[in-house]
Order: sequence, then C-alpha cells, then structure tokens
Amino acid sequence: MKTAIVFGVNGQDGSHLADLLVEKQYKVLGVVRRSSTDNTDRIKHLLKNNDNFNIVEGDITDSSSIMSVVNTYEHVDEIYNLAAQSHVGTSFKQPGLTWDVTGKGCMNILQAIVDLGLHGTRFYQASSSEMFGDSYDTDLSGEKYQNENTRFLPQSPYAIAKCAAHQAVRLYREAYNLHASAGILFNHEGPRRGDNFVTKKITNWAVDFKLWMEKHNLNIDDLNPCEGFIYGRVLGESIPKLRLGNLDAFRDWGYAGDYVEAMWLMLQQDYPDDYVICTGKTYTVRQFLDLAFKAIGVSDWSDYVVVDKNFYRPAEVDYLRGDSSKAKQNLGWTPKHDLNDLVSLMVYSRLNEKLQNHAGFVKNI
Ligand code: NDP
Ligand code: GDR
Repeated sequence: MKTAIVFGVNGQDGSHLADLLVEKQYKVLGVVRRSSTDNTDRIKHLLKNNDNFNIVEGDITDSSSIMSVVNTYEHVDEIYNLAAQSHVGTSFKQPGLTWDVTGKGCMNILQAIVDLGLHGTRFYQASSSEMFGDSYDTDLSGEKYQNENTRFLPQSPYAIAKCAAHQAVRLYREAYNLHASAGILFNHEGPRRGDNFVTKKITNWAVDFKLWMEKHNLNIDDLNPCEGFIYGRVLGESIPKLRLGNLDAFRDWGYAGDYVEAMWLMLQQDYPDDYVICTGKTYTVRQFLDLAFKAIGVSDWSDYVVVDKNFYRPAEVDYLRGDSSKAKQNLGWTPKHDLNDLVSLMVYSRLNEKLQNHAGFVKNI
C-alpha cells in the first residue's frame, strides 16, 4: 500500500486530493494546524469513514514539526505541499506571515526531505499562475497566454512567496536529485472553496438572495435597491448588496476536483517536472457574475452589486489564460468541467447546504 502525506489537507485542494488518494488505496496522513475550533469540516467524511485516512497536527513554519510528521511512516512514497496563506488580498496586509508560510514553508519541507535522506520520496509543490503576474506571451492569432516558458512578474507578496518556493523546488531537484515537481495551477474553484474568494462570494450571495426573495414571496419588480441595501415590500425586509472589488480582471477558472488529479499524475511520472494546469479559457469577474445570476434566474445584477474600493488590491493581475499543452501531452491530463459546470455546481451546492431537503441535487462534490 502506498503512503502519502498531505500538508494543507483541510483546505479546498487538500480535501479533494485526500479523497482521490484514499480512492486509489493510499494510506494518507493529513497535516492540520492546531486551531482553537474545529477546522476539519472539509475532511469530516473521510475521518468518519476511512481507516486509511488519519490526521496529525503540524505547521510548515516549524521545521521540527515537519520532521516529526514526515517521520511518522517508515516509508513515505509521496509528499504534497498544499499548505499556504493562499489569499492574494490578505498577503498585502500580512506579507511577513505570507512569506513565512507560503514561501519558506516549502523550503522547510524540502530541507526535511534532504536531512532525513528520503530520496525515494516524491514531492509536489502547489505553485500558482499568480507567479506570472503581469507577464504573458502572445500566440499567432494575437491571443495572450501563459505557459511553462512564460517569465514570472509577480504582483503581490503572495506571488513573490510562491516564486521563491517554486525556485526552491527547482534547486532541490537539481542539487539533491529529488523527485520534486511543481504544478503551476490557474484558479480552481468548487463548493469547497473558501468563502472570501470571488467565485464563492458571488455564488453564495446569489443563492442567499434568491432564497431571501422566496422566503418573503418577492419578485424582481417588488425590489427597491438603494444605497448598500435591497429592500422588499414591507419595513424591515432588506438584504445587504453584494460588495466586490475589481470586476474587470480575467481569470482562467477550472474545477478543483479535476486539478488534484493532475497533481497526482505529476508524481507518477518517471521524471519530475513543472506543469501548467488550466482550462485555456478566460473570463472576467463581470462574466462570472452574469453566469451566477443567470443560474438563479436573474438577468441583470447591476442593481444588486456595489463596487467597493476596499476590495481592490494595491496591485492587480489583469489577465490570466493558461496553455496546458505540456500536461496534456506528458500526463494525458485535460479538464473535465467547464465554467458553466462549475457555476452550476457551486450554486446547487449552496442551495443544498441551505435547504436540507434539496439533498441529492448535487452528487460527488
Ligand atoms: P486553502 O486556503 O483552501 O488551503 C490552504 C491550506 O493550508 C489550509 O488547509 C490551511 O490550514 C493550510 N495552512 C495554512 N497555513 C499553514 C501552516 N502554517 N502550516 C500548515 N498548514 C497551513 O487553499 P487551496 O486549497 O485553494 O490551495 C491549495 C494550495 O494551492 C495553496 O498552496 C494555494 O496557494 C495553491 N494554489 C491554489 C489555487 C486555487 O485556485 N485554489 C491556484 C494555484 C495555487 P487552515 O485551515 O488552518 O488555514
Ligand atoms: P486570486 O483569486 O486572487 O486570483 O487568487 P480571488 O478569487 O481572490 O480573486 C480573483 C479576482 O477577483 C477580483 N475580485 C475579488 N476577489 C476577492 N477575493 N474578493 C472580492 O470581493 C473581489 N472582487 C473582485 C480580484 O481582485 C481578482 O482579480 C486565487 C487564490 O486561490 C490563489 O491562492 C491562487 O494562487 C490563484 O487563485 C491562482
């Protein structure tokens, strides 16, 4: 039986990856930070039902903690580092912490692998399209894209930390001959996405808005949107508008469940390498709003959304569209879900969560 250690197992990707590894009959040790409240919501189903899935406390900023985690199994086949302070906006407010976790944390794990002499262990690092920042290449038809050869021009403390970690993977691979790979993943989302990322913020709000209208028996024509609130027919019936930042950024959004498969495939190759993972299609936040509101039967969202400068970042990444030809060719990986699937999945999953008796609406989230 193969063994794997997943740092960041209770995050969006960590939970999907743990599902995949358990399904593939791995023995999985998930690493979770100590928290004063329960932080295992996304992996509860595994903790309840699977003897091959266990968790242990650990923090990637603490080398001794990593050493003891990595020493748990006699032999570790694969280590995945998905742990990070992963919010780009937050990284401008907490750059030091972001550096320690998102940048140095990866180096701590790599060094532990070297110090413990784990040469048979394969390592995956969660690199990011944010590393490209403002940089892109242009194809023959004049379309902008990023692939493994595009230079990095990071635009946030988060992206700078990710670049450092990415370079550490390359260095440790070359210097110590480690089987260490980095997936340069473009944005990927789903029902398990953290609430303060833009897709989850939008789909959650849209569903809650729809349910609020239904609860008060309101139609669109009954609504009175003004200032930061939307009012209904009678006094006291109101809901705060959705507050967002920059609506014009382009992102290449995929489904998280598809992307963890690419992580696993990278570690099954004879040789370690870096791969771009994406859908190849790009949309603005504005277009995502169109799709999410369409999914709840609303054609024009403009009266319900406030652009709030507080959600703007000091620097923005304007355009991301990946080219994952290398992953397709070497790993045989392509995404299975498009943006329409993703929006439906997120909307119906929120409905499921809010209306217990809608259970069965969404399968396999
Ligand atoms: P999440 O924010 O959902 O998960 C991050 C995980 O890291 C959480 O489990 C978190 O635990 C854990 N973590 C944070 N700090 C530490 C620490 N000091 N020690 C140990 N664990 C820690 O991110 P995603 O699942 O979305 O992303 C996974 C990885 O992929 C991240 O590295 C992210 O930067 C990267 N990435 C994500 C993309 C995306 O679109 N989702 C795209 C490209 C890269 P806790 O719950 O305690 O905070
Ligand atoms: P991103 O994702 O920064 O691309 O990083 P996020 O969803 O935070 O932002 C996407 C775009 O939406 C704009 N935006 C807002 N963003 C947030 N969070 N909240 C808002 O209210 C809002 N309004 C507009 C942003 O400015 C941005 O342009 C994600 C993370 O998962 C990283 O960890 C990962 O590395 C990259 O994707 C690839």
